[in-house]
Amino acid sequence: MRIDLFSIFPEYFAPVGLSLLGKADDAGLVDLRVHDLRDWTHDRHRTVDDTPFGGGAGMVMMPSVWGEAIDEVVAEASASGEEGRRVLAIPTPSGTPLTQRMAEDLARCSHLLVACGRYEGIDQRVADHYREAGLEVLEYSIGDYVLNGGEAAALVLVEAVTRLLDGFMGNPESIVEESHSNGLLEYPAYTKPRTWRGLEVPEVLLGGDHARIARWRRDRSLERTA
Ligand code: JDQ
Repeated sequence: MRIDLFSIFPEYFAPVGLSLLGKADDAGLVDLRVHDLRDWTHDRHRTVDDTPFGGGAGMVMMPSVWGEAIDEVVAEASASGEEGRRVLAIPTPSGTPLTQRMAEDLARCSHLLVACGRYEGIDQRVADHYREAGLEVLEYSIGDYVLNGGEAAALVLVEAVTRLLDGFMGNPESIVEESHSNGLLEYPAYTKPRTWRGLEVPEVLLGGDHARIARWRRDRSLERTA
């Protein structure tokens, strides 16, 4: 999967080079590229924002810069043989709340572009234009709280999607077990030592009765879900 991240703070994405995602990158599962949006400005001050029509506080990111950036990267990806589903994801506090189902769907696309806004966000015509042009455009939120920009929400999306890619983890079974999830929350997990600060591991997990363990875990899952 190819992922292009656009931001006026490209340094924000340094951590993707470190974590597990870095390994997905190394393994050739992900071709992740970070772009400085200001590379597509033309003025001396590398301006990306302007005052809002209709008045009000704050600044809005200009569609012209975004248009040039996205057009160039889409054209380059097409020229280099990139085919399949292409999705433009735009983090915004007013977008569709991101779900595991959406992450699973995005894991099946071949090219993901993430446009990280700042200030009061990106001129609405950017989403509208690319939707009209036939790109899948996903305006999404990562929760009902307000961030200063889209970068943290982009990191969340990239991590949720890339961990689902085939061959991402050393152990493909663990992802299968999770993704065939029944809609229930996880049961609680325990490891050594058996006693920690006076707290015991549930006795059922220490015996070898696998049917009883499975029943206990399902009960705890149901309890948490309720
Ligand atoms: C941007 C902003 C509008 C503050 C600018 C770009 N779940 C979630 N919370 N916040 C965001 C996503 C988010 C995403 C992109 C963003 C916030 N801002 C700041 C924009 C109103 C208030």
